[in-house]
Amino acid sequence: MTTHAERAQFERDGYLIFDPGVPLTTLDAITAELKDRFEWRVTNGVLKRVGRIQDAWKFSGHVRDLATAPRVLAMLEAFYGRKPLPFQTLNFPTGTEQHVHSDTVHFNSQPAGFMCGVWVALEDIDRDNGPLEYYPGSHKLPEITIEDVDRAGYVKHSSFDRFKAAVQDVLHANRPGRRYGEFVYRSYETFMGDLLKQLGIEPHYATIKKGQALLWAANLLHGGSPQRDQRRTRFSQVTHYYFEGCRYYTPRLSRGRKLAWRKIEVIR
Ligand SMILES: O=C(O)CCC(=O)C(=O)O
Repeated sequence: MTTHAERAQFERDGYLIFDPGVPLTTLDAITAELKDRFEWRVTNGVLKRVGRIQDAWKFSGHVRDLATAPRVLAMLEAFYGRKPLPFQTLNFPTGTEQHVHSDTVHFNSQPAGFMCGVWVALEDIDRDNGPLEYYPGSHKLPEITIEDVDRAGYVKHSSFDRFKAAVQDVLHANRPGRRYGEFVYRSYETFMGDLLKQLGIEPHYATIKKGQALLWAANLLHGGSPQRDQRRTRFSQVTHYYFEGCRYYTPRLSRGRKLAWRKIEVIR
């Protein structure tokens, strides 16, 4: 099952690279099944697949098999002491280049911290096809919410055009609208990037082999690094897990103590 060294590393660094014990034929079947379902777009003069497919487990038995891989479930149960509940899958065709964030702004639980992500490489990953980037030890920082960043007045660091659009929403609708939400989220991303620089926490890159997985703790800061070679693919799947016996909510939709509780559909 899990070794003492693996537990100690996960506790210390907030991540673990491991073998999820899933046959390569399952990974290839996922890629074959999904590759023609992604959108195409010209980016930097190159026609490439883009976007993500959320919850492909609903129509793909292979995606579901990866999300519920017995070795992954056993390891998570050993680490967290509760039964893991896979509740969402995302499949990517290329690097996401997503800005650094903690999953606690998207998914959280009461008690806090009972959430994690398991990211699986469906092909070999190197520095040129946009590896996942992550910041070891950052899971021990306090959980920073978007409201914390908003209250701290960090919005002034974001672009003036976005700010104007957000203000217009407030003036016209007399309440914060979608553009305000996006504007504040961009400010959150800027804040987290600046915080990491100030703390001197350097990124690591998940240059892992096809079939390897990276587990991250809910509060570990991570994102997608730039895809240097736009012609490459970077097929990958992340599954998000909650744990049994908690209440679950969506922080981005919550206001103050009014939490946006969520019902989860467990992948089985
Ligand atoms: O796959 C990536 O590049 C980033 C994924 C990510 O940040 C996430 O799923 O939260």
